[in-house]
Amino acid sequence: MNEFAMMQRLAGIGAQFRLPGEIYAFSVIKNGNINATYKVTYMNPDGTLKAYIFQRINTYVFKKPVEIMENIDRVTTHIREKSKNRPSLHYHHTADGLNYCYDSENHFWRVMNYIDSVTFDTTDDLYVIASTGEAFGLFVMQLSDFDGKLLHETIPDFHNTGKRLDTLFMHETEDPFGRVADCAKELEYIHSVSGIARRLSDRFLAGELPVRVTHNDTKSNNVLFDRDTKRPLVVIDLDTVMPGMAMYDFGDAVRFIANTSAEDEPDTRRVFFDTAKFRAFCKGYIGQVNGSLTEEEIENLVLATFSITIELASRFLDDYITGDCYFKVNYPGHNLVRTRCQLALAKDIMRKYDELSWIVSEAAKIK
Ligand code: GN1
Ligand code: MG
Repeated sequence: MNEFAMMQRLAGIGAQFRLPGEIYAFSVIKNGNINATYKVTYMNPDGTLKAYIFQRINTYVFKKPVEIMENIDRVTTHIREKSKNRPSLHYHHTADGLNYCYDSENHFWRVMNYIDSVTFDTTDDLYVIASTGEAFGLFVMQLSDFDGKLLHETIPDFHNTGKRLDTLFMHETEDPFGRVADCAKELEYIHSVSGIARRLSDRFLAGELPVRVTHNDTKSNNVLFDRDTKRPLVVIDLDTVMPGMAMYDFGDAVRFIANTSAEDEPDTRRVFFDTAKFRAFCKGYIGQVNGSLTEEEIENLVLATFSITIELASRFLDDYITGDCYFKVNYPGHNLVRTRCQLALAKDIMRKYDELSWIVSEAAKIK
């Protein structure tokens, strides 16, 4: 779609949300793999500028977007009441009182306030990393008295590692695009660790581990930071807030932030799990949640980190084998590159397992 047509589409959506003024500029925010996100700046009738975030929900991934918006409404209301002095997410409503709308092509849109901030994909700043840990730890704490039964399961079995692996192995057998031959080594490794990788989620499903309200997508770029103070402002991307394992939120966060390279680094010789970054995140996260996670949860944080890394590698590989329908890809083979990067990371986590476990136990001693 050309820029003018896009602008008109955005203007149509803004009109449904009754935003005052006219669009002055817009840009694409690129760091999500699923939804399409735009920063849209309006010029108010009095000449001042005001920015909003417009998001088109990927309804291939999120089959029931209205349920997502109900979840988000409940969760943001709960969090807002607990942190009155911090910026929070506000969704705009249409004349019918809905926090979403459809465009002329039946795409699903929502509009929220833009919070002036910075985000970090990769960073070497240990202070920022510890603060990210704090932000996600605080998030779990803020939702600790929220009744998970009020939430729709927006993506069933989202972090059911066992099911993710079974699906991958089923598609390996079917090989619908003739791509399995490209990834024999990767599949072999995943098979070899599948028993370990699925252990926690199998136990969780058996009711042996605590159910908590979790974020489920704890990448560091889902925390907005104050530009000047580098303090965390707010956790965003609440699409996958559901009952789940706190350990997996921790694991997913360090999987992303302690990687020495990007999540899709093609040169796997550059992919390592940075123990100093891990330590910094642990301090921030455990500092917030300590006392509310069980000893067993704390003891399994490293296993959770390994498990979610294998899970994500399996999801990327499954998407590669089945024709790249789920994650946005920037070039052919992108999902295979992502897989290899995540597997290199998982292997390094396994190599450093004892050291990482020691770091966790040290961090858990400090209250
Ligand atoms: C997807 O679109 P984004 O970046 O928020 C995915 C996560 C993955 C992540 C990997 C709903 O999140 O589970 O960990 O990509 N979200 C969904 O970058 O599948
Ligand atoms: Mg997300």
